[in-house]
Amino acid sequence: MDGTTYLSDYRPYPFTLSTVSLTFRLAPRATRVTARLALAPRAAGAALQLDGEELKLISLAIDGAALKPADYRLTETGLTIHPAALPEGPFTLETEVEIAPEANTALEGLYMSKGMYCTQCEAEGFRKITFYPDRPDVMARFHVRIEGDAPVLLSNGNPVGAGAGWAEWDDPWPKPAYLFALVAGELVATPGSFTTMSGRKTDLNVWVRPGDEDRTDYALGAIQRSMKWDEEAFGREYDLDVFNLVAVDDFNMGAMENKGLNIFNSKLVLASPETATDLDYERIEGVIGHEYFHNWTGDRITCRDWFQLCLKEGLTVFRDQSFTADMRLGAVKRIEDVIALRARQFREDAGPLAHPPRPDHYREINNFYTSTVYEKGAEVVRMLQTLLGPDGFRAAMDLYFARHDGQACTIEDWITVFEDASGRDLGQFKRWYTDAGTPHLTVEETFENGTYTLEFSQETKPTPGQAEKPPRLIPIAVGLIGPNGDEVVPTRVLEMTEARQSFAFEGLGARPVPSILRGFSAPVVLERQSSPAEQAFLLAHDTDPFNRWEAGRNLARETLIAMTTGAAPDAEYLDAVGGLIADESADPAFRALVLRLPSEDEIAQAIAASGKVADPDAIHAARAALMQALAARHEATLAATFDACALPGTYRPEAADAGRRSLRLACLALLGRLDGGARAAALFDSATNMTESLGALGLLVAQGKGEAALARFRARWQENALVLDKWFTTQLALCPPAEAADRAARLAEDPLFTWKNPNRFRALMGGLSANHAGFHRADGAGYRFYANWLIRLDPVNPQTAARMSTAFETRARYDAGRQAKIRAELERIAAVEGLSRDLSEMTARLLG
Ligand code: 0A1
Ligand code: ZN
Repeated sequence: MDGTTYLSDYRPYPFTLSTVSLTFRLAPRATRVTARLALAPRAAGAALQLDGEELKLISLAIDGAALKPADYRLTETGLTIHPAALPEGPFTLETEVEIAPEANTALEGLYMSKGMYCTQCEAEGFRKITFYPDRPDVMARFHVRIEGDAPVLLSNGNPVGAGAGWAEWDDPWPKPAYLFALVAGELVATPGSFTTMSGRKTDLNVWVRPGDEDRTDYALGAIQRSMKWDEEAFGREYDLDVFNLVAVDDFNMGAMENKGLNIFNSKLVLASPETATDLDYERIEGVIGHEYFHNWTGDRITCRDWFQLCLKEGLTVFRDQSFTADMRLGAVKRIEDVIALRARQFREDAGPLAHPPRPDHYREINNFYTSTVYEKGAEVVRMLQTLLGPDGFRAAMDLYFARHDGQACTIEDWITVFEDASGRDLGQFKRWYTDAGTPHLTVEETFENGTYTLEFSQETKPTPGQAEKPPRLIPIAVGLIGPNGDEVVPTRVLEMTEARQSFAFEGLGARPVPSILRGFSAPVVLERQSSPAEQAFLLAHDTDPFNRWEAGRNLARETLIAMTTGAAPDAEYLDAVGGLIADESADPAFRALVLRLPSEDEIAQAIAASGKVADPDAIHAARAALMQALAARHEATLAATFDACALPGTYRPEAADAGRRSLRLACLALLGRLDGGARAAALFDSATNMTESLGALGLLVAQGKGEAALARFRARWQENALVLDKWFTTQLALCPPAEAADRAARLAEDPLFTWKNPNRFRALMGGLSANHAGFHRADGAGYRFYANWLIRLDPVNPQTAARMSTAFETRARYDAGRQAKIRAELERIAAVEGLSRDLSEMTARLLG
């Protein structure tokens, strides 16, 4: 395809670049950037190619001598200096360009957010700042001088000088351009410090806009916890004198790991009990950890090219998941991560956007910051840990850091480290990186003469561009439970390498109940014929918390699927859940997870996977009916648990308290089916924290009784952008499906819908697409509204428009009428003149 980049085309850059000296003269409409690059050719005769987009070239010189027009060629995408104009040895290239940060609505490169200058350079934003070899394998030392009238002027590394209207920064660690950052504006710091394990004192600052500084404490604490954890868990120490973190309101993604100057979407920094939910607190801590952990897995060791993105992202997600598991309840975190993996990555793998964690071609790399690269990438690292064991894994990580510090690496380098550290051949394992699709694992069981045999088969369906799927190495953690509920065989990791393979357990007195894929030891779909009675047995007795939850999940999913075609709720399931609600020995957060039913989207995915057509309205009705049945069956227990979980006293974001609030809200969601919303209304009136306020609001909205509460909520929070985002999302995601599209259209007219802000755009459009039956309304109103807005956003912010287009990736699940309507919308988008490369790649892939 035209404009496609291929992994197989990789060539090293023909020049070395040792140091970069940048000077910024800031002005909203005409910022001047001068760059001095110390270059040297690796071999004679190569042209010097520099990336550059939307730059006005002011001057261009080599070793102080201006270049003549004949010496170079300037295009829309860069600058080529002909070999004849280049010295044979090392030389200094000096350029000056002009850029307009104020006009930059795409939020890539240098842009402005509420009067503040900031940058986003990953993946290819630096080329919108200056002419440069904008590729991750070119690593250089940066010295930066910023001139401007803003009181705070920040860049990477250590501060080396400052005066009125200027500041200089020096970063001693060589880095690729995508890790460059600059921030300038009126900002206030919440200061702190951290002393590393070798005694180096680091100054910490959380920078926010004036007025937000009362919501920064949690973020500062999270930085300190992250720094400590990385020392303890991985032996990794921080390596600069300062660590700055800045919150900005306009940001395309969650956050960015720029060396020493992490830039965050303000929703992942700012938190107070009144404005942030428990989930917000957990995510803030997790993402602060994530960006901080990138300092070693991303910054010190980076990627050779963008195909290797999961080298840093999969590993860093694995690290942040491990961090959160240690800070909170590990078992609960694992379940949450698997729920998210199935909701996003399995969904992606099952549709037209399926790609391997390491893709081999792309048109727009920004379209590959996906759940497959991130979350599946993390699962692959987790499997390595499972295969090597904790000590073997740590030894391999130590080798990785020792061997590759300061380098730009590949997945091959990574696998080789694990082979060298373990002495194993990981050739087959590597398919997890190169092959797309979710393996389906089926299992048959026999029991004879005390020997219990599990026979597994694995199969992966073809994905776009990959017809053949050879078997993968699948670590399957298995334990066996005896008929009385005792564990007779503790967890053992079976290594499946064949398409079909048996494993025997000898010397058993009675036929056991197997607990397979404990801890979700591999990102596969397990298909096992099992009775509701057996699932209920596991829900009661499994010693592995993940599989205990999974048993309840299987029961819920099966009964929901049956209910979409008219079956009654499964009695076994209703009974089994009852035992857990009141089980004081189980953690409240765990009980809340068991009470939470699979989402409508997950049910649709399961129905489609079994080869049937998903009917969004039937799914919505089945889910509502099951909630009704659960509530009716367990009203007294739910009411007692709801009361018992009330937490007097001040709000604390800690996991233990959050778990109780979560269980309380899960009970409330069911009780609301019986009490007409009375408890939710009372909680909304009395709530003093956002978790309960928003939880109660959502329940009222779901029952069609939210209007008064929505109006009050809006009035109270109209000055707080992050809370207003919740107001948009909650009412759209949870309102009765029939009204979702009209409500979305109404909200899009609201003056508060400042759609050029990515958070606000996502709040509205993401709210609509989260309303499964509402988005998929049979007449196509949801699709049409959504497509209209993607078309409108594209010229302003192509990256966010392209990301949001994934709402259409599930087209194949639905009936012919809906499929045709989605296709028509995608074709309409694809036909727009001047469509961005981002969105046109997405529509082409979505159309298949
Ligand atoms: N590397 C960041 C995420 C990120 C990726 C791309 C961006 O712009 C295209 C921005 C941020 C992380 O993993 O947190
Ligand atoms: Zn990351």
